[in-house]
Amino acid sequence: MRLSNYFIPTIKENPAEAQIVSHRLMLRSGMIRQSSAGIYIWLPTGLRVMNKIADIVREEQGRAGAIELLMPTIQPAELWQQSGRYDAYGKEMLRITDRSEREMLYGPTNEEMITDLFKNNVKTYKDLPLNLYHIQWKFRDEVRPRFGIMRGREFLMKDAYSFDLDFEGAKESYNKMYVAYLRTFARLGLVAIPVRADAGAIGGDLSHEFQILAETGESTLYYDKGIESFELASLTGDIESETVSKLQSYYAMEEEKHDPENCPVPAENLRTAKGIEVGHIFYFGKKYSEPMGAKVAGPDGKEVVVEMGSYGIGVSRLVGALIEANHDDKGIIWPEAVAPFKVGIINLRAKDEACTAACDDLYQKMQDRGIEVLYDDRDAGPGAKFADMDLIGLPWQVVVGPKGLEKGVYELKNRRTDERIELGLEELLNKLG
Ligand code: 5CA
Repeated sequence: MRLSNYFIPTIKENPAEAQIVSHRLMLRSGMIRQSSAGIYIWLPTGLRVMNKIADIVREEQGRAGAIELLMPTIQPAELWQQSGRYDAYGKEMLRITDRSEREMLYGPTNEEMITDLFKNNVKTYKDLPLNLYHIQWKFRDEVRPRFGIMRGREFLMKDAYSFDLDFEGAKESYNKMYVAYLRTFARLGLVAIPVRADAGAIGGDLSHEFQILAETGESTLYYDKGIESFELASLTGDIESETVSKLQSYYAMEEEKHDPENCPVPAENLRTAKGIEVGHIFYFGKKYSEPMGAKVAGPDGKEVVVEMGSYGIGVSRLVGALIEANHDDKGIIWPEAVAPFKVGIINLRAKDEACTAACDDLYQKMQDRGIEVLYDDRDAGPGAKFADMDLIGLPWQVVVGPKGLEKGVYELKNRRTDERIELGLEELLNKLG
């Protein structure tokens, strides 16, 4: 992509409304703009990052056997009346009336709709286990939307729903998602602490929140430092079920539920940190299948009400969480897996014909090799170009100027380490391709 033909509206000054670094950097690097409180326009680079995160989420959901579909954002109120949540949900739910005076709502989550879909289309235990998911926009009229897309009113969520014949099956489905979550966050380069959560009104004792450690996190966590020895960030290979049980047995609690008097972890092993909740999984048994009548014929021909769980990942929130974990005072430092482009070319002398020809050639060759490249071909000074490129945070930068070209070399800078090396054209392409 040529920057001169693209749309990255960067901002030099810190926007007054942004309290945390990810919000500040997303605005400054031209990833988002607010439309109204808690509702954002995703600009081209912001969207590219979010799509890459969604793709990693998809791959890991698929690996765990979950199947993608797409449910609508607008739902009929009847479904929520059947489950009993229509009145209980309160003001967080955006209620809409259509032209025929039908009560509708903008979905804050999809348990009811998926249970209804299941009930109408699955009749036998032979079709179980089943796990269906989608990646769709949600709306929750949060009392205090804040921190940009971190706590938005409109946000993108991956939500999966599992259906099983009995508790044993449901637990297996739950653990599959638990592992898929560890893998997903590890691939994003994030250390996620699985924290035992209260399933609340949902009932049942199986619920975990996945928390990314960050100073700006909204929750305070207490956890057994042993959990860190699992090096969660490197959990990319096969994960044994014993590892899952071991991980689940470690103590990790949110502050509100942490009782210092009765904490099973000795003080020297107890860690405390702030966390950002990027995922939440629940086992809730028959909470929705019972009132909504989601049953299948069991092996003996008798009808069985199915056991369910639901599994959410905050896809748009992850964009912010990743920036909280990857930045310096100059801007964002994208991990390669989710960077909007892998490399940026900085043409130091757009007015110099030879320099521009070399940049154009390099740009073309990178594109031919399928390297995702952002080419700063603007007629602007080097200072502004360096600052913008650091702010946008692509993992690699190639600086092209007359001095290097005289020697036949290009300067390659690593955004994270600031290490710079000079390379010839072929070497450079091989390193990045
Ligand atoms: N039905 C369940 C699981 S599918 C559910 O909705 N769980 S949740 O409420 O915990 O949301 C799942 C994830 O969505 C959260 O872990 C969080 O990462 C993200 N999320 C929730 N609310 C917001 C919000 N207001 N802004 C951005 N992300 C949010």
